[in-house]
Amino acid sequence: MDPAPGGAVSRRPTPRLLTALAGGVPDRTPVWFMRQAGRYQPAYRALRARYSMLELASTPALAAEVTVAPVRDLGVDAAILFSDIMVPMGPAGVAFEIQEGVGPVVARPIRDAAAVAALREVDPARDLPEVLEAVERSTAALGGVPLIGFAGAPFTLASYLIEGRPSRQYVETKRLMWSDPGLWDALMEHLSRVVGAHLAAQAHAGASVLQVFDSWAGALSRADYQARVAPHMRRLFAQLAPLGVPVISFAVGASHLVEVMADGPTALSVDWREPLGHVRQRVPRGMPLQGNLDPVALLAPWPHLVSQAEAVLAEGGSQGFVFNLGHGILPSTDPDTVRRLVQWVHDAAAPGRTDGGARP
Ligand code: 1CP
Repeated sequence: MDPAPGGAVSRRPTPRLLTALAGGVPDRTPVWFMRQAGRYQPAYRALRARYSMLELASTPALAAEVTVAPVRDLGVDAAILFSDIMVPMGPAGVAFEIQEGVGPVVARPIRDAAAVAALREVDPARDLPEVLEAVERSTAALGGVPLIGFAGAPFTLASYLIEGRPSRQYVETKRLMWSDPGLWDALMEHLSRVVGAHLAAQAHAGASVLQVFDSWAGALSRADYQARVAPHMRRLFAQLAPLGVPVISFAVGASHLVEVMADGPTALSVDWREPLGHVRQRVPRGMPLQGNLDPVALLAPWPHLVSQAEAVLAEGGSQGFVFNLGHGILPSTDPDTVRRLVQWVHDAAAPGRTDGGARP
């Protein structure tokens, strides 16, 4: 959102992100970025010199500060809660750490029936009060700018639990999925319950949008996604529907899954591999889309970045569209470039906007 004079955040009756996610035409194209809180920010690096990522996430005042900073510093139209998809796995009984330069590493990977049976149910109010307090504090500090709550999708979480760490081939995950479908379903059902409860609790605590990160779903064939993942996702979305908040579903490298992934969520967030105009033809009519600038474009010379952003805007259109990246901001990104891009998106006249956009 545009910072008002004096640094306060201006309020509007319906935030443009929510207008776009309702399929409408907002006054400006809403923009936020995945990983908008992170290492590319000097202030974040300064905090990380004193606290681990998980310490930041589990200290409500710090998590809220990191969450809100991009709205203040960049002028983006939404904040995303500072947390990690692995956070609810702790109370589920999974010992893990976030290793520097690696990501989540699980102490004892889950590969048999005993390990699945040992997983615990998660009651967010009891087990994750610090996350819910961070949601409450962030919502209060945002003064009407939407807060996006999130969770990992069951498949992406399962991939970390089974592989034990970030993976490229997902050998153990596929081995379990194919060799023991019953055990696979039991694990997916358990994770779906945890994720569903965690998302609902964030909405009740103040999040006005939810995003489900199925980051690594693109590793699966369409047939496997359809048979082994989609039924769990449909149940999850059905369970979230009564909350009345828009739910965005996101994956990387998942062009082959668009039709299947579009069954259930309010909106789809896609990466840069397929133009948004093509994606639109493959999802239900009017379904809002989010994306899809290549995060590497933020490292390119400004004229090239602008031409790529123009293409994204032209494909996305003015109705039911949220400008974002196709994946998270890279740590080597210059914060000034990010700020300039936000301004550029807000100033650009999106094609089809009846009022001619913001451009004089
Ligand atoms: O301090 C650090 O720099 C550690 C890096 C880091 C950060 C900043 C990790 C470890 N997690 C986070 C925060 C985080 N994670 C956020 C909030 C920040 C924001 O978006 O502004 C969010 C939404 C996530 C979600 C997340 N964690 C995803 C889904 C999004 C995506 O990138 O696809 C995934 C896959 C994870 C796992 C994870 N946690 C951390 C890393 C480095 C990774 C990825 C590891 C891998 O490549 O598999």
